[in-house]
Order: sequence, then C-alpha cells, then structure tokens
Amino acid sequence: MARYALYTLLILGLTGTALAWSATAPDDPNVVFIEMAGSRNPGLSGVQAGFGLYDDHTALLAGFSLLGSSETDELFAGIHMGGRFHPVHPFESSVTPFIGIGSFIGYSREEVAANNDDIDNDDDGIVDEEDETRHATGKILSAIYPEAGIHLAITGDGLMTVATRYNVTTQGREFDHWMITLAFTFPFYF
Ligand SMILES: [Ca+2]
Ligand SMILES: [Ca+2]
Repeated sequence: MARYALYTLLILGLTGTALAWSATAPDDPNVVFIEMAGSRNPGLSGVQAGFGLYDDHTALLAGFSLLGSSETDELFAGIHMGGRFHPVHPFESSVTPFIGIGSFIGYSREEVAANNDDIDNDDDGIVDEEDETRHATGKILSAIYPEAGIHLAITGDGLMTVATRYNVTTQGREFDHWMITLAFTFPFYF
C-alpha cells in the first residue's frame, strides 16, 4: 500500500514537473528554487530543491527533499510537489502573498545490526564483528499540507519567500507540526 502511494506520488511529481516545463509562455518563467525548512515540535529540518512554473495566479512546484529529525536521528529523502495561488504575478510585483497546498513523501534509511549474516558489510576484512551494521530501508514518511506565505522580489529577478505550512503526516496526529520555510527562487528561460 505504501509502495503504491509512493509510485502514485512519483508519477504525479513527474507529471507536475513535465507540465511546468512544457507549459512555458514567453512571459511566464520557469524557475529553480531552493528551500530550507524547520519545525520545533517535533524538531525537524529540511532542504528542498526543484523546478516550477509561475503564471499570473498559480505556481506549480516539484522537487527533491531531505528531511531530518533531530529527535529520532532519522533522515528522510523524497520528493515533494505543490501548487500555490497568488493575486498578482510574483515576478511582476515587489510583494506577493500566496496560499498553497503540497505534499511530501520520503524514505528513511537506518542502520541495523549485521553481525550474523556471514557478510563483511563494512568491507573492513572482518566478517560479522560484534558492532557490524548495514543500511536498511526504514520508515516512510508522507505529509500533505496547506500553507500561506509571502514572496519578496530580490535582485537578480529572484524571489525570497517566507511561508508557514501545517504538515499532516502519516506518523499520526501527534507528529503533525507547523513548519517555517525560507526559499530563494530564480527564473530561467529557454
Ligand atoms: Ca566487517
Ligand atoms: Ca555481517
């Protein structure tokens, strides 16, 4: 079931990216963005990077994410995508508020004991030493969120974006959290 959800999101993410790339009008820039994110409870921090397309009232974004938990020492790697809605074109205004929705899905990797599998997992020449470990696929974390934020025009025709989102996660309602994001977006044209 989780794998099915992952494939579905992957396809949606690729479709969103393809749409963003193919729907280019001369005045509507493709963009690249990098975004930093953090939350306090639970303590998470993340970075994402990706592509998007902006027009007068909507933006489509898709990218890759790394999300780390300081409490459980887990690192989730995955994809995220989102859509945003704004009253004026952010690349033609100095200040633009927006609202949006988005989703994230990622896998964590974890170290598990590997001292009884007849394999030298860490290539140190000793098989199954007492503290030998291997990497394994751990948890899947997925989240959907509403968000609200503001774009500020910056030099280089770019945008600086501050937003807050509420992540509703598959880890249960106690894990749901507010996250603050800071992003920089720059247009490019073919
Ligand atoms: Ca070894
Ligand atoms: Ca081993």
